[in-house]
Amino acid sequence: MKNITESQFYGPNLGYVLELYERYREDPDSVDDSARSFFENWSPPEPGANGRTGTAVAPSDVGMDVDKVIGAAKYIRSIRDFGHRAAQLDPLGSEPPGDPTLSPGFHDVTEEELETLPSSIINAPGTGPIPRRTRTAREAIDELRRIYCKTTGYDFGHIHDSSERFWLRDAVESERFHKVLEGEDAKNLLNSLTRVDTMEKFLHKTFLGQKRFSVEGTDMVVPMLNLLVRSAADKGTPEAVLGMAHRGRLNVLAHVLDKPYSKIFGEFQQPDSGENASAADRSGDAWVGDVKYHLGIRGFQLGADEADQEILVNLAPNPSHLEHVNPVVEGMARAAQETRDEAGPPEQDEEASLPILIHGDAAFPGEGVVAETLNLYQLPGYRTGGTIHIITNNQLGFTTERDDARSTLYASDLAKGYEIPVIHVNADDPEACLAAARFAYAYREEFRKDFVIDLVGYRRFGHNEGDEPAYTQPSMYEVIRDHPSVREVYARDLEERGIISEDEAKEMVEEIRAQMDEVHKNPDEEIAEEELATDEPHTPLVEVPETAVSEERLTELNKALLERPEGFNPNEKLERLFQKNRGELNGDGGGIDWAHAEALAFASLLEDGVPIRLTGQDTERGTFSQRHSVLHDVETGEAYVPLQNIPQAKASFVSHNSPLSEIAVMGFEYGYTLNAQETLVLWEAQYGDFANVGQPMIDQFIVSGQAKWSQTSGLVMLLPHGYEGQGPEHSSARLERYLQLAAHENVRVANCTTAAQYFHLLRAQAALKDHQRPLIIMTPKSLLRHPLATSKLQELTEGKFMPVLDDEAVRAEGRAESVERIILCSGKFYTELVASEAREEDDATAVVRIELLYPFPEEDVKAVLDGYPNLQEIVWVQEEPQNMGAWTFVEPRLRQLVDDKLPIRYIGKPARPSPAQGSAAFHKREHAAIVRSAFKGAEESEEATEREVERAG
Ligand SMILES: Cc1ncc(C[n+]2csc(CCOP(=O)(O)OP(=O)(O)O)c2C)c(N)n1
Repeated sequence: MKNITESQFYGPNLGYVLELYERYREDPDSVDDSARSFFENWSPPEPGANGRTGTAVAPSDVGMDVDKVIGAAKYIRSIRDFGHRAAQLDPLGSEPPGDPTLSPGFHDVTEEELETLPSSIINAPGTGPIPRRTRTAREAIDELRRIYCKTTGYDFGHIHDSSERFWLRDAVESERFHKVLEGEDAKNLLNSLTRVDTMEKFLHKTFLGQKRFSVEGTDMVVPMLNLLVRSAADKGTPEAVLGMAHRGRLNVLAHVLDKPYSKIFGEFQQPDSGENASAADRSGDAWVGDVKYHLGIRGFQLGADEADQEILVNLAPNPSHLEHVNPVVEGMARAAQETRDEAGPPEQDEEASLPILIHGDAAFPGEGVVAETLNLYQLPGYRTGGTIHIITNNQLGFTTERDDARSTLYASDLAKGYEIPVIHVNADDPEACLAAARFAYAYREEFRKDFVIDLVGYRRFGHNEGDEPAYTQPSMYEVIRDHPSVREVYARDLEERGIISEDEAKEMVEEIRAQMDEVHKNPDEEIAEEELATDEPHTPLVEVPETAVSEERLTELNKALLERPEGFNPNEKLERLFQKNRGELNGDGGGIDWAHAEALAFASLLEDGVPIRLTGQDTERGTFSQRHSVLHDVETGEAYVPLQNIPQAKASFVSHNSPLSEIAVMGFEYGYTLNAQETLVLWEAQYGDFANVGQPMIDQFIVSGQAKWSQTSGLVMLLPHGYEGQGPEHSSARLERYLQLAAHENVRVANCTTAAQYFHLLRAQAALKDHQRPLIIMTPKSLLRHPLATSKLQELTEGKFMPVLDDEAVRAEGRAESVERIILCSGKFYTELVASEAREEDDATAVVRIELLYPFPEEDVKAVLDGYPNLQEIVWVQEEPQNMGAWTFVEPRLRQLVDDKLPIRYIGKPARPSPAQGSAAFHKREHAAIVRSAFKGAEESEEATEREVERAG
C-alpha cells in the first residue's frame, strides 16, 4: 500500500482513509506502519461536518457528507468481513445466519445516498477492480454483495498481515479465479460429476447394503482434488500427498488416483479381504490387511495445461481414527521436499510436494490432533509450504448435529487462530467450488501458507449405507430425499445455458453406467490377480550387523566435532566441559558417555552417507542438558551445529526443537520416514511417559502400519526411562506397552545400558535399512553420565550390538561354575544391582542383562544360560511394578526356553496402578530392599520379597 499523506484526504479517497482509521482504532496492528504513524497524530473529521473534516483534510475539496461516507465505509467493511454470514452456503436451503451490519440502515445510509457517492470510496486510491467497473458507491456495493453474499463465503477478517489482506481482497473482487465454464470445459465438469455420481449409485445397487461411505452430497470434492493436483503438475511439482478419512475415499481412489473399477468392484465381491489379504494368506495370521476404505495408493496424473507434466499422487493409508493421518501426510510431504545428500542442513523446496488434507466437519473442530497439526505449519522444522485443507462438510457427524459438536459457528473456525484464510462454498455450485480450489492453490503459491475450503454439502445416506438417518434427523432427510444430486443440478444449469441438451446429459450417465456394468461382468483378470509387494516378517536385529568404526575414523570425527568456526564465541562453561569430557577418546576422562557416543554414531553415519533428522521437545540441547547438538554464540546468539559442519559428512543432519506436542510430531516423523527411507529419523520424548499422549500414533501407525498397509518405517523413538525417585511421571516410558504391541517382528524394542551399546544400536538401525522396523529405545537419565554406563573407545572400534550381556565380572574371574542363580534384568536397574553390597557378598549369583527385548533374543539368552553348568534358578528383577516393565513379556518366553527345568521367580515391586510413588525416600528404601532380595543370602521366596518391599515402605 502507498504511504498515507494528508494529500490523500480528498473526496474520493476519504471513505477509504476513514475505513482505515476505524480499523486502526480497533486494532493499531491491523494497519500498516505508514498508516499507523499517520493516525497517531491525526484526528478524524467532526461528524455532521458535511464536508468539513478534521484539521488534516482540506474541507472544501471533499464535498461529501462525512457521516454518509463513514457509514458507507463501515457498510462496505461489513460486507467484506461478514458477507459470508449472508451467503447461501447450505445446498439444503437453510437460512444463513445473516448479520445486522449487512444492511445500509445499520450504518445510517440509504441506497439513495449511496447513489450520490462515487464507487472509488470502496478502495485504496486508484486501486481495486470494482471501482473500475462501477460508477457509484451503490453499484459498487451491489457488486460486493453479489460477490460476498452468494454461494461463496470469504472468511478472511482474521488475517492480520496487510499484504495478505490486500491480495485476498483483490483476488475476491477481481473474481479472477471464478471462471464461468463454457463448451467443452463445462461438459468435462459435468462428465466428472456424472462419473462420481454414477459410481456411487452403481455400488449402491450392485453391492446392496455394503459400506462404502459414499461421497454423495459433497461430490465436488473429486473435481476439486483433480484441479489442485493438476495445477501442481503444471507447476512441475512432482508429488501430491493426500490424507483423507473413509468418506468418499472409494470415489477419490477411482477418479483422482485412477484405481481401476475392476479392482474396486473385485474388493466388494470379496468383502472380507482387503488388498493385502493374499499376503495374509502367505504368512498365517501375521499380515492382517485393512478394510478397503482405509487403503492407500499411489497413482500418476497429468497436468491440466501441461499434458506432459506428470505428478505422483500419494494417498496415505489411514486408520479409522479420524484426522490422525494429518501429521503423517505433513511429514511425508516435508520429506518429499528435502534433499539430504549433502552435508549441512537438508535443502527444502516447498514446490516439490503439495499436501492436501480432507477433513470431516465434526472431526475438524473435535479432534485435538487437528490443532496440533495446524500449529506445525509455520515452524521451520515442520513447514510444508502450505497445506490445502478441504472440509467435506455434510453438516452431520454420524448422528450428531452441529450444536452438539462444536462451540463455533463454522466447522472451520479453528483455522482462524492460525491466520489461515477460509472459504466456505456451497457444494451444489460446482463452478464456485472450482473457483475456491483455484483460489486456494494460488494463495499457497503466493504466501506458502495453509488454506481451508469448507465445502458445505450434505450426506445423502446415513453415516454408512446401512444406517437409517431418518431415526435421528427426520426433517433434514425429508429435504435430502427430494434434493437432486449436484450432477442433476449442474446438468440442468448447462441445459438452461444451452451448453448441453437433456438427452446428452442422460446419455452421459448411460454410457458411464454401461462401462461400469461391462467391467463388473468381465473383470480384468490381470488386475484382479495383482498383489501388493509386501515385506514379510523376518528376524531383524537378531542377526546383528557389523557396526564397529575404526579408531582412526572416530578420532578424526571427534576432532571435527570439537572444531568451532572462526570468530565463534562459545559458552565457556559448556566448551570447557566438552573439551574435558570429549577431548580425548582414549583419555583418563572416564570413558565415552551416552551423548558422546550418540554424537560419534551420528558423525560416523553422516560419513557413511546416512542423513539424520532428530526432533523432540528441547532435543537440540537434550532434556538432561546432555546433547548440545546446537551451540549458541554467547554474543550473537547465532547457532552452530557441529554435525552439519564436519568435513567428513556426506549427508545432511538436522535437529529441531519440536513444539509441545506428542501426537502430531510423532506422526510427522513417522510420515517423514515413509518418504525418506534412507534417513535415520529419530523422535525423542521429553520423558518417555509423555509418548502416551501420542498413543494412537503408536497403535494405529507405528506398530501396525506394516501389517495393515505394507508401510515400512525405520523411525527411532528415544524414550527416557528409569526409576529415580521422581514420582509417578518422569519414571516409566511404559516399556510394557511396546512389548505388548510387539508381534511378528513389527518393531525392535531395546533397553540398553551402555554408551557403546547405544552407539552400535543406532548404527545397526541405519544398516538394516532394507528391513526397516521402528526402533523403540528406553533411553537413560542418570545413566547418561553414570560411570557404569560409559564405554571405552575399544567398545566402539570393535564388536557390535549385543542383544544379551553376560556377567563380565563373573566371566573375567572364571567363576561361572560357582553360579547357582542368575539374575536376569534389563535397563538401569542393572547398575543398582551390580553396585550393591549384596552383590559383593554373593559369589553364587551372576547378573545378566537383556538389552534387546524384542525380537526376543532367545538364542543369545540360551547361550548365556548354557554357560553356567550349575545353575539352580533364574530370577527376573525389575524396577517397574510387576504388572509393568518386561516381566509379563519375558516370563512365558523364559519358561519356554528353560523348558520348566529351572525355577523362574520374579523379584520386584508388586502390581500397582501407578508406575511409581511420589516419595524419593520411599523409592530408595524400596529399591534397596529389592536389591537385597535379589542376591543369595536373602530369604528366598516371593512372600519374603513382598515383605521386604512392604517393610521398605
Ligand atoms: C478418533 C475417532 N473417534 C471416533 C470415531 C467414530 N466415528 C466415525 S465417523 C464419525 C463421525 C465423523 O463425522 P465427520 O467428521 O463429520 O465426517 P463424516 O463421516 O460425516 O464425513 C465418528 C464419530 C472415529 N472414527 N475416530
